[in-house]
Amino acid sequence: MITPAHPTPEMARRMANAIRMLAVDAVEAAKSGHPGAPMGMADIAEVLWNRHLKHNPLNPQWPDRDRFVLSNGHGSMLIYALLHLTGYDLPIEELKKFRQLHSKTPGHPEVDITPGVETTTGPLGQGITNAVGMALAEKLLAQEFNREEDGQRFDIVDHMTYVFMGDGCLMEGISHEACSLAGTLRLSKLVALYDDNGISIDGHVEGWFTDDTPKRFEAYGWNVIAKVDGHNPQAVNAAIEAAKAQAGGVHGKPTLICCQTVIGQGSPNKAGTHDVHGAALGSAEVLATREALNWPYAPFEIPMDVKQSWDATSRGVRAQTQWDNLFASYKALYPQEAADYQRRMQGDLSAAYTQGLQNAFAAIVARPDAVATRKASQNALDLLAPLLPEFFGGSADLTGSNLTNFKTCIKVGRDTWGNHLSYGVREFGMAAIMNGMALHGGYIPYGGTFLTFSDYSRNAIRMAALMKKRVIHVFTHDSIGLGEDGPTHQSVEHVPSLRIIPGLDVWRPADGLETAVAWACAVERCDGPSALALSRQNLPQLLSNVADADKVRQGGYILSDMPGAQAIIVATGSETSLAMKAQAELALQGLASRVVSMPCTNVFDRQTEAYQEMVLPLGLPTVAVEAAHPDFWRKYVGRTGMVIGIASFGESAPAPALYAHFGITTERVCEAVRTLVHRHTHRQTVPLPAHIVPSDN
Ligand SMILES: Cc1ncc(C[n+]2csc(CCOP(=O)(O)OP(=O)(O)O)c2C)c(N)n1
Repeated sequence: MITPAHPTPEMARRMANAIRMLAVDAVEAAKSGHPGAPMGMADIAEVLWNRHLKHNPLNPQWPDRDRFVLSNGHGSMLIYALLHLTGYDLPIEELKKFRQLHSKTPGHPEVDITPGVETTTGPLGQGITNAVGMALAEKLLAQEFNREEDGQRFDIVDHMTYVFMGDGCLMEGISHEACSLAGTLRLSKLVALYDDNGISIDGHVEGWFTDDTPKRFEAYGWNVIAKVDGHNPQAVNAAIEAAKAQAGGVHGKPTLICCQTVIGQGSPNKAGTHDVHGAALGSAEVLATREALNWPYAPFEIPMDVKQSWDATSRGVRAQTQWDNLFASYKALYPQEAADYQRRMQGDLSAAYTQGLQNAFAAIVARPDAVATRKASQNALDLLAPLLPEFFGGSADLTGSNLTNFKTCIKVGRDTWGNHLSYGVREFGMAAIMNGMALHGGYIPYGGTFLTFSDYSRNAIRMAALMKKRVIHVFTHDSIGLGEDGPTHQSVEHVPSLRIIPGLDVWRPADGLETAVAWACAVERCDGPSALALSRQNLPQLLSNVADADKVRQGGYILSDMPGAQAIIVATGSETSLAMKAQAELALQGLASRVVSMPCTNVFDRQTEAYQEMVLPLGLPTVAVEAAHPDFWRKYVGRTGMVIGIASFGESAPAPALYAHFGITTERVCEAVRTLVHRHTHRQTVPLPAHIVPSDN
């Protein structure tokens, strides 16, 4: 059965009520969840998903599908209902297990758990920002890959990005960052539908949210369609038609459709109140709602005619077949482009990258001059970028400091293709936009700011890690080593605290080769984000042999060893050369030691126990040195080791003065090693507590 493009008003109402009741029943079964938003947005959802959305429920990965983002992710039952009803692999049993362990219907939508969910949402404001990233990726890929031949267009990249969002997303500051940039970049195939219900958790929003949202978005350069009755399908349909009509045009704009809705629409006693935002209706109100909606069906039962009307599988197959045919003709004419497009959308690296990498490393080690690792990073980009057409760089208004641009990069224009974007001073926005681009596919996004401002982007970094997306953060000016700008700009706790985000690899390389290897590992990693903490100050070359790259890839390795080493000095980044100096000085004093360079503890932790034990044998006195908060290193040095770091904020002064002031010095490392070795040699055996009986062996 083919779904009518325009259902009768009665069928449209029943289709929307199917969403409402699935949300009500699932939240009731879970005894928790958010029925209000799905009930309030059900009519809008029917119009968008039933009449406009280009998707194929039987192939959620079809690359040219429209993207749909539920930015108000707490309303997750809305998308679960839509995915189930339109024919995705989300059986009704999964809806019955809403919010239960290992179900495909977690509390908030999670990408890669539920087929058809494009991004993980819940942290308000980030969904709309991901959507901006998706729309940006679409626009750039279209500019890069679409072709015209003898008047015939081959628009293999041509889809819309739709977003649902509520007051919460608009109150969050990140929505300003992202929507302002979307206006500037004229992302006209982005359509956001705003659930203007006047309610958030604390109640009616008049007390805390009185923006003139249409004017706000007009000021951003959006096409705004205000005051649409969100319960009138004709009005919503007309607005979406209007948004699409101008999409893709030379001066098209992103569209905001302000839909006036009633939260919990359909619940006779709770609609329009914050009671229905985030709690089950309760059995009496569920009954009353069933009656009010004239829905005489059992929980989770969908009548056949409604089910058939919702089924989008044959329409989806037809839409994809049309695209498959277009792609086949494109491939015949442009085989190389077609292969590149497919490779990039799958996230695979090219053969050129694999073949060229060693040469790039060789070119790096051939330059022995001392450079800051931020500069070493740019040197690596100059060599790697030509091998990685999928690279998409940028900076939050610090390009000249982060050095994220490379020789052949092209700046993104309002309507012109580029592979380097000035995001403006929008760190959080940049991070969540990069997530959206990575989710869309076709690009490996990386972006820069000062390490200290990673706090601004932190939740988006966390989301990339949760979603296992390849996004690369370039964090320069990574310590007191930046000098005079002072404590506001000097990171102390950032590297340690980033390291504990599960799934994020944090690199703090010590020289040119370590920096290039960090880039390679970040690029080759398909299952999560990476962060590169890079110095402002120059650092000497430590590795001059290309073969050392393999050691660096282990995350931590023996950089310099001495026979009969009595102690280990572990260091990262700018302090690694300091550790080397300490080793030399201690040697002069007759004390042999080992220097371990640990550019990425996260990667080191994934090595075998045997390797870790080989590098850092238990029982050998260990000193760690890093110009950052010391606590993190306890897991490597143990209680008996020593850590030389900084547990306070920095100061404004030239970098050498700060290193001296905070005692991050060769002398202090030497002193710590001597103390530990002395203690170790003269250590007392601790008497066993009386209740412990020593074993025979
Ligand atoms: C960043 C962030 N802060 C707080 C929350 C908790 N929270 C979830 S929904 C919500 C209110 C959202 O209001 P609105 O978007 O109007 O949703 P509605 O009440 O219409 O469902 C809040 C504060 C969150 N999910 N994300």
